[in-house]
Amino acid sequence: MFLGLAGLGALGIAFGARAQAIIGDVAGSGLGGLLPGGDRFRIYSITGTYPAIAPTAYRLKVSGLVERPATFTLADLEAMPRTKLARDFQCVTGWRVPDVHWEGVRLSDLLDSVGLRPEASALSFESYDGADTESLTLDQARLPDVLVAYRMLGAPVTTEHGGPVRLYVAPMFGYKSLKWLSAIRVVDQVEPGFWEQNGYPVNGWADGSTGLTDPRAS
Ligand SMILES: Nc1nc2c(c(=O)[nH]1)N[C@H]1C(S)=C(S)[C@@H](COP(=O)(O)O)O[C@H]1N2
Ligand SMILES: [Mo]
Repeated sequence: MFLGLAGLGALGIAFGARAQAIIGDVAGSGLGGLLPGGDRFRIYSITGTYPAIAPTAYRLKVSGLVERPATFTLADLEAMPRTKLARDFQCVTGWRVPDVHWEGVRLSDLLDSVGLRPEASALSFESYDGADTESLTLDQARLPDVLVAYRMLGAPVTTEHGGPVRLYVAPMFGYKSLKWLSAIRVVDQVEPGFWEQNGYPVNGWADGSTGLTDPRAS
């Protein structure tokens, strides 16, 4: 279904119609380049609502092909080694926010803490919104700039940005950074997530290798 995608440039057209309908309420949804007045986040929610999760009520369940299934509180995550990084945040629809600061636990560190079984080869992510799902291969999940993030923009991740805890996959387009992260299942093969079922590439590299246009190049 991605035949002819490379080189199209007009991302909104290249992607699946359903995905485009979902993001279609974003003004001028970036067909062909950066939006005027860029450099700011658009807030996305598939469901149209933001799940409100008190920091003390937050839980992250890690299950599947792991040695020690576990449930993490926010305090548990904050007590683990902290990784900080700053990157540009890029949505495939053409907006980009430069130099966004993030803090959280490396997904790799979290996986080490539960231990993986030999058959483990991919991860499936679930959201408190009950709608968004995501996937990564184990190799992608192990990259040093993939975080289970609890701080963003110099403050706790806000509800609208997916707080208390969201995924942040720095090398990929924004749709891989699932908000309101509720569960991680370790599985034996990639299960394409919500955006992928609606036409986005499973491997959402933001470096041009997906055949998608990097907003910086527009
Ligand atoms: N749960 C959930 N996570 C999500 C989305 C969503 O609709 N729901 N949208 C994705 C997309 S397409 C992008 S570009 C980013 C946007 O992040 P922001 O809403 O914090 O700007 O969130 C990603 N994570
Ligand atoms: Mo996006």
